[in-house]
Order: sequence, then C-alpha cells, then structure tokens
Amino acid sequence: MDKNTTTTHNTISSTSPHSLTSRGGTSTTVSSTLDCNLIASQFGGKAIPSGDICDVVVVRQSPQITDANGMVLNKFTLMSSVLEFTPATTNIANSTSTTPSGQQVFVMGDFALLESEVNSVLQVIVPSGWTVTGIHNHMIQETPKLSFMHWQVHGDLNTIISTAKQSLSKTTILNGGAATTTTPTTTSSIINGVKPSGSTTSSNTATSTPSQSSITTIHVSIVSNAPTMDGKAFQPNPINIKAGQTVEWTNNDSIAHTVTSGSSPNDPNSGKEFDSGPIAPHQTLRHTFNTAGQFSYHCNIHPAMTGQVDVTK
Ligand SMILES: [Cu+2]
Repeated sequence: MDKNTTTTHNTISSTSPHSLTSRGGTSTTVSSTLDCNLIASQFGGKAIPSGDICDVVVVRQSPQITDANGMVLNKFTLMSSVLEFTPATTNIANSTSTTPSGQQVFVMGDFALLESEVNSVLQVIVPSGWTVTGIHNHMIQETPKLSFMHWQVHGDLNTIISTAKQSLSKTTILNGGAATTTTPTTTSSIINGVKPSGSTTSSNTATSTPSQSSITTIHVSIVSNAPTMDGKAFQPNPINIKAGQTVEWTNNDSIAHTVTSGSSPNDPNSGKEFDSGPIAPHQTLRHTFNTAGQFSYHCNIHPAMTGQVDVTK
C-alpha cells in the first residue's frame, strides 16, 4: 500500500502575489515620477524612494509590540506597515476606468495589524477594489500578535491615499487614541482562493463576554515543513472557540495543503463539514463554526497532519 509522501507536490500553481515586474511594460507617460516625500507625509510615514518606486514605511505608534524578551519592535521596518507606490501605465489605468487626469499608480503593500483591526480594515479596502493577496502571521513571539495583510491596487493616487488613510484610521497605527471599537460583522470569504463549503457566516450571535466576542476570527497557521510535524502542523492546536467564531487557516508552508474536516481521509465524514481543496502557499481558508462540538480536521494530502477545533456555546 502506498503511503502519501511529501513528493507529490510539484503541481502547485503558484500565484506569486508579490511580483511587480509585469507592470512596468510599455510606459508612455513621461514625467511621472512620484513625489515620495509628499506621499509619505500623508501618513506621517518615512519616504524611501528607489528608482520609480516610492516606499512609505508607517511605524506603529501604539500599542507597543514586544518580543519574548520584552524588546520593543515597533521601530523595525519589518514590523511596520509598508506601502509601495509606482507610476502606472495608461493601460493599467484604463482597466479601472477612473478619471484619466489623475496620477495613476500601482500600489502594493502590507498593513501590520492587530487581530482586532483586521476586519475593520478589510471592510474599507475590499469594497474599494483593493485585492488582498494574503494575511499571515510572523514567526516570532510578538505581543500582541500582528497579522500582516498583503494587498495591491491600481488607480488614482489621491483616491488610493485616501482609502489607505481611512484604513489606518480604523487602527491605532497612527495614534494611541482612536482604537477601533466597531464590532466586526460577518466574515464573508473575501480572501482569494478557497472558499468554505456551504457555510453560513452569521457571527453576530455571540453572547459571550465583550473581550471574547470582539475577536471573531481565530488564526491558525499551517507551519513550514508541516508534513513532518503531525499534530503540530497546525498551530495553535487544538483551539477552543465560541460558536459563531471564524477560524482562518493560512498556509505558511512552501507546498500545498488542505484543511479538511474529519479525522482522516478514511473518515466517512471526511470533508462533509468543510474542505478547502489544495491551499497554495500564502493562501487561506476561513470557516465559521456555528454549532458547538468537537471538530477534527486533517490534510488530505498529508493525513498525518491533524488538528482539532473545540467549539463551545
Ligand atoms: Cu498537507
């Protein structure tokens, strides 16, 4: 009998969401360099111009993010939100059909967010046409935990700056005062790629304490080298959540995995509750658990990878 081994994974269609290179092509606009300092000043950020790319680094003002040794991490660029602006060609501009007079740009970046900020920011940028290419956690033991939301968008510079500022206003990145207290609403599957199999997402039924109910999404990482990690392939594992909360699995490994309900591929109920299908690296699956119970799950490709979600009322 053949075992499923780790050698069956070279058919992943990588979407490589971080490549900028296909955008530069046939630029017909001439003097379209960006005023990086001016852009950065919109966010109180640091301008790092490089060629026709303008990086803006926005350092979080609050709260303090510390590592396991108590060192404050806020000032580090890797812990900051970064926006990369580059002039866009008219071809790209046409595809969004915004006002042709404005400066057209292609922007990609990531927001370094507290878990409680993720949904509020998504609710600003997704309806504005931004593409979220991934949300993942860092591998270090920072407190509180940061989620890195990668996104890209093209269109009018001023419109994008305005949307970005609106996003940041939903966070405490720019100041300590205005923490967002809006309760995240339903968790539609706006992340690209996989979608949950037939689940309804009404997460407004939480009757638990405010501190519990304010976090509606629990993040689980599929760690690197997951096929060798067995019960530690999904972290944290097991997890305890309340009915109505959503679990988001992010594939931080370099090969595809699935998140499939049931204890193993041989479980007669395998995949009945949810089944992601192959999740490429950096992609996610979200599933909302509306009923109490113990839900085991596994990876269909690597059945040794197992996890469990305990849902209480
Ligand atoms: Cu797997």
